[in-house]
Amino acid sequence: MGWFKKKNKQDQKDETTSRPVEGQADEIENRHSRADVSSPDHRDCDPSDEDAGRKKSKGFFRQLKRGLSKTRDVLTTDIDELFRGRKKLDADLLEEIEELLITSDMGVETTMTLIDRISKKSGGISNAKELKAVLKAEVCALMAKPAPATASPRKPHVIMVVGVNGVGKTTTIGKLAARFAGEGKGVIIGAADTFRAAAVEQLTIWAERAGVDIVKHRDNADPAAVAFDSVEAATARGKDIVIIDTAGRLHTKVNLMEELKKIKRAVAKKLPDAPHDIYLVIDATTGQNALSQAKLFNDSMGITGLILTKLDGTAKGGVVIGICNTLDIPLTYIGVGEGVDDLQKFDPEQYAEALFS
Ligand SMILES: Nc1nc2c(ncn2[C@@H]2O[C@H](COP(=O)(O)OP(=O)(O)O)[C@@H](O)[C@H]2O)c(=O)[nH]1
Ligand SMILES: [Mg+2]
Repeated sequence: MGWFKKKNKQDQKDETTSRPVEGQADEIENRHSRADVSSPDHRDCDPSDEDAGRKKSKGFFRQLKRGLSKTRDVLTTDIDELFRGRKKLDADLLEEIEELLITSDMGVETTMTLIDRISKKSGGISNAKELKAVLKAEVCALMAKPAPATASPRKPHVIMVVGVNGVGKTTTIGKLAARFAGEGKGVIIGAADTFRAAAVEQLTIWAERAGVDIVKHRDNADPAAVAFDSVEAATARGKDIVIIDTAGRLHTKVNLMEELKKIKRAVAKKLPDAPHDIYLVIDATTGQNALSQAKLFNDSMGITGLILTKLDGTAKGGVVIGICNTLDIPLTYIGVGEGVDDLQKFDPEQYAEALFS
């Protein structure tokens, strides 16, 4: 007997003695202090509840939906097909849904949790539309985390950006710089990826595009010295934010993590509590590898926020759900394209809506 068949039998037994919906609501309440996901039917995951502020982000929502189109096509088209000719969510169908969720790369653990929750509600699911509604609500509940405590703003606020080669660090820094500048903040970018001349050129173009200052040294300069000078320049010029670009792979035998730690120490030498944030950029197209990268970098560097890029180029958008469900590091921004505006603050409700509608 398959896992789901066993599980389903067990659940049918439980149904008579417990109230799974309420039990689950308690669990959500315990895990997430945010009131907006604590209701058992997750009404707040429905954007029809949008307030005025949210309406403004309709354009962002469309852009997000476009970016997630590959993942959404796999999830929603296949759910429609799986349900064709069927009238209820039985154990066989649950098994097929499990396979489908696995292909979106949310990970085994997260898939199991979702299947478990869906199977508890299987009595109320008789078509694809109902299944998608339940999935959307449950995915939303899995991703929602209490907002991280915001520290009192520092000036300058120093952000170090790390991650392996090619994940989108430099591009993301350009987008972030433009975003902060658009909010009226003074920004300086530090070109501490000094190992390739092209990297500094690329960042210079982004700085121009965003209309912000850049601090750079000659090729092969000491990255820690660039970082130090960037913070010094920001202090001298009264800037609000410093964003430091770093290398993802080194030509020499120098260990990447050691080099990154050196940059971190150099920044702290100039400004004792800096860097205030260390963002890890990961590429969503790498699927489950994204999770292991996050663990690795977090152990060495102490990551304060994740940025997941290239969600527009992949059918593995489920990796966001896995990351939110299994890691304690908040997902701060997501990249949905190569343009300057293609960076969005991560919003679990919006993300779930974009995946299943
Ligand atoms: N489609 C897409 N491409 C991206 C995104 N972010 C970055 N890229 C592309 O990924 C490639 C590597 O980016 P880069 O910023 O140089 O990565 P780095 O090595 O980490 O600095 C470039 O071609 C970028 O245009 C994104 O959100 N979506
Ligand atoms: Mg780069």
